[in-house]
Amino acid sequence: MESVLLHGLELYVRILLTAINAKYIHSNPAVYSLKAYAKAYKGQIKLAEFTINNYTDDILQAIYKEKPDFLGFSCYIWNITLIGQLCMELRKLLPEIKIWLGGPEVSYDAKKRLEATEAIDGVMIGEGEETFRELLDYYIADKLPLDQVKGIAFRHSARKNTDSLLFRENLRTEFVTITPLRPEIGFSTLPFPYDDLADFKNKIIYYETSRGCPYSCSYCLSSIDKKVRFRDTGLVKQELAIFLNHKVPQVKFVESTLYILKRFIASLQQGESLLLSLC
Ligand code: B12
Ligand code: SF4
Repeated sequence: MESVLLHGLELYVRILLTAINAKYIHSNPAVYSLKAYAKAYKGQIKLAEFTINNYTDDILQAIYKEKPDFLGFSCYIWNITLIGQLCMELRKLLPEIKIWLGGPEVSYDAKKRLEATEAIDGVMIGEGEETFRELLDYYIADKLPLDQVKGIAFRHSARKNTDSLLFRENLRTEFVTITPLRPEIGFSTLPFPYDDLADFKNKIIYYETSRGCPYSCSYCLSSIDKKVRFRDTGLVKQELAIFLNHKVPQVKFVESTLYILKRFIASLQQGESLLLSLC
C-alpha cells in the first residue's frame, strides 16, 4: 500500500523521546512528563533512556532499531556533545526522520543551535509539555500550522515568489523562525508522569512539586524562570502516597526552592518516611 505523507511523515507516526542521563542510576523526568501530557498520542510514543557512558554506536543502534519518524532528544550540559554526534549519524541513517531538541541546554540559544546543527529540524524552547503536544498536533493530526506552535525554533526554506530573483536566492537559503514563547503552564494541570514505577527499580526517581526560582544566582539557569509555581498540595500528597504505596525507597525532589521541606515533610503521616534530597 502506498503510504500517505503528512508534513513529510507517514500517517502512522512513531515517536521516540530519548534521554541520555549522567549515570545509570539517574532518570529523566522530562520525557515521562512529556509523554504523560500528550495523552492522545501516548500509544505512539516510546521512551528510551541511555547514559553518557554508553557507547555511541550502541545508542545509535538502539534508536535505529525503533525506526522513529519523530525523535526528540532531552538536552542538558552533560549530553549535548553526544547528542550532536548522534543527530549527525541519524540524519545519514534515517534521512526522513524529524529530529527535535528540547531541554535547558538548548532553550536559551535555540537559533544558534539550529544554525550550528544541520541535522536537526527544530528546537523546543523552555517548558515542554504543551509545546510537544502541539507539535504532535501539527505532525500527526494536522490541527495547526507549525508557525502557530508557541515556543519553537524551526528551519525552513522560503518557497514563495516563484518568479522572482528572491526565490532563486531563497533556494539556497534556509531560515530559522522562532515563534513567541508560551506562558507558563498551570503546574497542577500536569498529570502524574509515572505509569509504571517498576521501571525505576535500582534508579533514582525524580519528582517536582514546583517550578521556577525567585532568586538570581548568575551562574544558574533556574534564575531565568523567576515565576515560581507550586503544584496543588492535595495533589502532591496523593502522588507522594503513590510512591509510599509502591515502597519506592528514594524520591528526589528537583525543586529550585526549599519550600518543599516545610510543605511536605509536615504532610507525611506518622511512621511514613521518604528520603528527601534536593539537587
Ligand atoms: C537531576 C539533575 C541532575 C542530575 C542528573 C540527572 C540525569 N537525568 O542524568 C545530576 C545530579 C547528576 C546533575 C548533575 C549536574 N547538573 Co544538574 N540538574 C538536575 C536538576 C535538579 C533536575 C533536572 C530535571 O529533570 N528537571 C525536571 C524536568 C521536568 O525539567 P527540565 O529538565 O527542565 O525539562 C523540561 C524542559 O526543559 C523541557 N524538556 C526537557 N527535555 C526535553 C525534551 C524534549 C523533546 C522537549 C520537547 C522538551 C524537553 O520540557 C521539560 C518539561 O517541561 C536540574 C535543575 C532543575 N530543577 O531542573 C539541574 C540542571 C539540569 N543541572 C545543571 C548543571 C549545571 C549540572 C552540573 C554541571 C552541576 C555541576 N557543576 O556539577 C552537573 C553535570 C553532570 C555531569 N555529569 O556532567 C543545570 C543544567 C544546565 C544545562 N545547560 O544543562 C540545571 C538546569 C541546574 C541549573 N538550574 O542550572 N544534575
Ligand atoms: S536554583 Fe538555586 S542556584 Fe539557581 S537561582 Fe535558584 S537559588 Fe540560585
